[in-house]
Amino acid sequence: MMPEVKVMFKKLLLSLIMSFQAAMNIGRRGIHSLHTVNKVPKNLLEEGQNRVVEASLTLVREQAKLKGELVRAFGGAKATSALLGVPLGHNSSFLQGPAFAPPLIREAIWCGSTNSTTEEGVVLDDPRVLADVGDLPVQELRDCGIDDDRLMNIVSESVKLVMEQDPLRPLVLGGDHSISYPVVRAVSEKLGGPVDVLHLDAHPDIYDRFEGNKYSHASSFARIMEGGYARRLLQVGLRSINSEGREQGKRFGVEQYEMRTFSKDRHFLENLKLGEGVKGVYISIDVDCLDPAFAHGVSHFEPGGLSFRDVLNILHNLQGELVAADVVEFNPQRDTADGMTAMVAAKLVRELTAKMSK
Ligand SMILES: [Mn+2]
Repeated sequence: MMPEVKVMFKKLLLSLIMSFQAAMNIGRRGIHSLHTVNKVPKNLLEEGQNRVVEASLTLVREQAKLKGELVRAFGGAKATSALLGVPLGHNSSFLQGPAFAPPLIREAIWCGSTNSTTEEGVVLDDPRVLADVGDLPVQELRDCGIDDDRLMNIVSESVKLVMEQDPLRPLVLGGDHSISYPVVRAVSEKLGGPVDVLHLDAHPDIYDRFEGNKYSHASSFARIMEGGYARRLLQVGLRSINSEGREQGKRFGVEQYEMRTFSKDRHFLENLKLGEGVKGVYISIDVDCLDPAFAHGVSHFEPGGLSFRDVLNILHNLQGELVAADVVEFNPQRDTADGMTAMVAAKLVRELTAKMSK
């Protein structure tokens, strides 16, 4: 190898390693050093963790309460979608950038380059249509050494706090796809029965475990189906599915619609009627359901996907009571410099809001 090529290669490798390390270090700010100090009493750490958990839930509780009170004071709303950010990226098997997504989605929702009316004429700057209860401080919780068993329960708890404030309904901003498990679980537990789940994604995310992680973003729908939180699970946009994905799909009775037959399935998928006889409909949108041509800012590029209009046709024509939703896996670290995919994720949120609020 020529010496200058060697230097270039070394530099490239170094920058790759550095960006990988930066991604791996999300949520590992300081507490990990505490584990090396054996003189720290265990109860000191536990009591501190409990205080931070309580403060985190108090923040969500009080924000939801205030927004609920405001909506009720205005009057006339039967359902108001409430944004709840869950900036969690460490259960991704690849890149962790989705931990940075919620504030960028919010910024794009209110971006001056477009107005605040959705395609079907719903006006978003009415607080009875779209409320915001802020972000669950996931990285702060992780920095206190909170493990995933507890963190997932905290995510569920925060969703329930939103649902307690009638007429607020949770519209969750991810985060990687692992958050859909604690969110759907909370929705089902709070409503007292299963929902029908419409899941748009390039991947079925139904591995029993992925790389040993039962909370992996590739396993969330296995947990949802095991828990009995969904009566029907329709997966749309699939184009990266292996034999385990198909077997798990069969095992749980999942209706899997693959891209290779989309032209045949289109009519059915653009005229869905869901949620009757159960507690309603939950929609989970992984931004990578879209072809990478429409959404560059995702961790897993999988060509051959849905167009943005395909997704809107499915959403606009769906009949059913939308009780909660999530938009996950937008990775700002992979977005174009002009933030194109942030606008894509924001428009999905805006159109879901229009579907949910009334
Ligand atoms: Mn995916």
